[in-house]
Amino acid sequence: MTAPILYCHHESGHSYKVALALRLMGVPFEQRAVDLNLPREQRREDFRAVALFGEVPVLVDEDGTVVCQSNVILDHVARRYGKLDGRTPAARTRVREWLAWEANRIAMSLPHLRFSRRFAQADPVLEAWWSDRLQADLDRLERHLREQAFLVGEAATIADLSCCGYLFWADQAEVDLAPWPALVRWLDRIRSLPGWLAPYDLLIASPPLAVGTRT
Ligand SMILES: N[C@@H](CCC(=O)N[C@@H](CS)C(=O)NCC(=O)O)C(=O)O
Repeated sequence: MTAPILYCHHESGHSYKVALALRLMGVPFEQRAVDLNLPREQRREDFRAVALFGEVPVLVDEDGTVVCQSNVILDHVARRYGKLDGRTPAARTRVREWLAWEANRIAMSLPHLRFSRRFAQADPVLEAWWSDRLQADLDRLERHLREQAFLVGEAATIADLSCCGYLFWADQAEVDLAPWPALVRWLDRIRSLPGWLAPYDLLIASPPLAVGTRT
């Protein structure tokens, strides 16, 4: 059996969520960087063979099972390795509620806002929309995290990893997190987990995004 393979890019917070989960679970894995500057049909052949949607991340696990979409990969590895998941069936359901929420909320605001502010400026109307959505999302997290240390239960789960991934790049989106102190403390708790690494320290170097590349 070979180690799981993670197709990824070092500017991809979706890749980071998965890489961080595997690292915190203590699962050794191989990273393969994908050049996102290339049109999808020209990306590395081994990636094209497994990437149903043409996007990173994609995980190929030890027995060759291919999983796409970051939050589905998180669900897959939590079940496969029995780690970073809710302790009861009810808690595992709560965890997956957060995964679904993240996909439609954080993932729809912060990555786009960051990309616009760091790599390729989008229409200001779009920026304002992402920014408004993000404020609401941070408020939602803040209210929850005032009551508890992690999103579900007493310990970190894949719900936390999903929701926090892009927040370690809040500065790149020019978002100051100071108005959300419970959220800042939660990020500090995640930083303190044994094995935690920041995105650029965890993800292998990848071809830099060229001007005009959209992700
Ligand atoms: N919903 C997907 C989003 C993945 C995604 O947006 N991937 C970006 C990088 S962060 C990508 O591969 N962009 C290049 C492309 O779409 O061609 C997930 O959660 O995995």
